[in-house]
Amino acid sequence: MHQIIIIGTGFGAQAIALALIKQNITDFVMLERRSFAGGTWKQNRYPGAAVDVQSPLYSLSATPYPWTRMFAKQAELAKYTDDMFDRFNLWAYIKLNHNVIRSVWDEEAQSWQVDIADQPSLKAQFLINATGPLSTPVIPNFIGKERFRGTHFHTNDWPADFSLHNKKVAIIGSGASATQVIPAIVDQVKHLHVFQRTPHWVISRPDMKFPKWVQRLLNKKWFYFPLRAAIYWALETRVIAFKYFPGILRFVGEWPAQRLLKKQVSDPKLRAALTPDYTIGCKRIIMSDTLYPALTKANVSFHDKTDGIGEITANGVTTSQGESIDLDVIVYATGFDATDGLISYPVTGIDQQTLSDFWHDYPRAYLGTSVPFCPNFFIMTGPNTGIGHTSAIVVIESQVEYIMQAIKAVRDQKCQSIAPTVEAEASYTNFVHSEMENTVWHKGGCNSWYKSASGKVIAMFPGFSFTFRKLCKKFKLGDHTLV
Ligand code: N01
Repeated sequence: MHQIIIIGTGFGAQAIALALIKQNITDFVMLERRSFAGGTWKQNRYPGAAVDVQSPLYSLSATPYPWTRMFAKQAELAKYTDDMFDRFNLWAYIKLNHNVIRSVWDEEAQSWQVDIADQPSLKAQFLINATGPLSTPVIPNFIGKERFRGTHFHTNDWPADFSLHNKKVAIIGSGASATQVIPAIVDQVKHLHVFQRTPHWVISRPDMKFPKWVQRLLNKKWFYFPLRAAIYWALETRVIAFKYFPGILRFVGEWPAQRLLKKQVSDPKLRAALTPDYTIGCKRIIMSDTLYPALTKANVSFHDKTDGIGEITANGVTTSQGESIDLDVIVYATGFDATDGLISYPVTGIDQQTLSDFWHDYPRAYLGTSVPFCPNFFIMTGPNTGIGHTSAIVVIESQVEYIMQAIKAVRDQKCQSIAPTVEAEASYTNFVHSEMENTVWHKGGCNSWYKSASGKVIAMFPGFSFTFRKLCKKFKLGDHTLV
């Protein structure tokens, strides 16, 4: 029996682990289903993978870090993760190849039983899910998908040491992942077919390599934290448009995107196909200076929804126009299941109530973190904790504050368990969805992974990140039931 089980080893898990260690709570384990630790930035190794939030802000606040560039590439993010594991001795808590298949609340013992594939079950008083909102890849059910004889994989599962040299390749999707893969592989492949269902708004990416002297400064607290704060506040202003004045985005936000498109794509037909018909910000905004030039190369064929995937055949793809395309490789850049995939194993709480039943209509949670009938259970990056305008780590560290206070409340009150009341959860969820109504994610006229099948925005927090931080910081004991 442990005091705490953390499921996952990505940024969410690291943040809560560091907070526990800081409070001298060391009776915890971090369960990782893969054979390596580190979460999304270790798993997503596709060519071109890089973060689109400024690195000094896209890092845990525990310590400064000498980033080598403004927008870190995957390899540096993976190294950062390993450095954090080393520096704070997190390796000692990690159990690899521990794939959680079920968790059940034991009311009598006031603890969680966590079942793990091919391993003995574990028990703990507290259970913290930190599996990430985008860890369940989706490959759509294209007709004939199983017939394809060539190589095929999702961007999330890019094979190691796989050469695309001189191959005929199709990439399906045009989100953040596809946008990074396309420029990274276009010069290796013989021919690249890009299948875009919906265009994304693309803006320039002000990346830069930091000179050595800046890297040295980044290692100093007095430089790092003020810089972080400056980036944070600059990004925070975006919410004013996303939430309060989505109409303004049509004029102000779309202008730089249209300028970039005009500058980089001269073919009017391609330009039209790449121009979205929804408000910028409704889907995640893409940052890239290399996507459009890649799409104009001679070895690229661009397919929009007028000649999209009809079916997949043994040798490639037949488009909806009936054109047969021979392929060696199909890359699915088709995103993740952020609704059902938010927690991929069944969770059963008090009186056999299940999380999937509770989330039947859409995922919901008090502060996006806890649910009424699941005592001592917390969800890092849970429902409506996404943040389109700044670093996810700001949200993660806010949730950590709430969780740490909840754990402290259990100790202080000499109780065994804590859960939000039904009323508190309902009131928070109503607040989130009424605040959502005016946002660009809700009324921007697009479909996105931010929404559930029913059209409710379930991924984003509708406001400033400091509002969320304040809500998490101000722990309300009265919103909870303690046993
Ligand atoms: O996934 P997506 P992603 N037929 O869902 C298309 C983070 N991230 O992996 O737009 C045809 O955005 C789908 O089309 P449509 C970031 O938060 C960050 O690219 O639904 N096409 C879309 O084009 C991001 O938002 C970074 O019409 C189909 C694509 O597949 C999130 O991860 C890098 C289809 C999926 O795009 C997800 O990004 C990478 C179908 N049946 C990811 N189904 C950085 O930090 C889906 N599509 C830079």
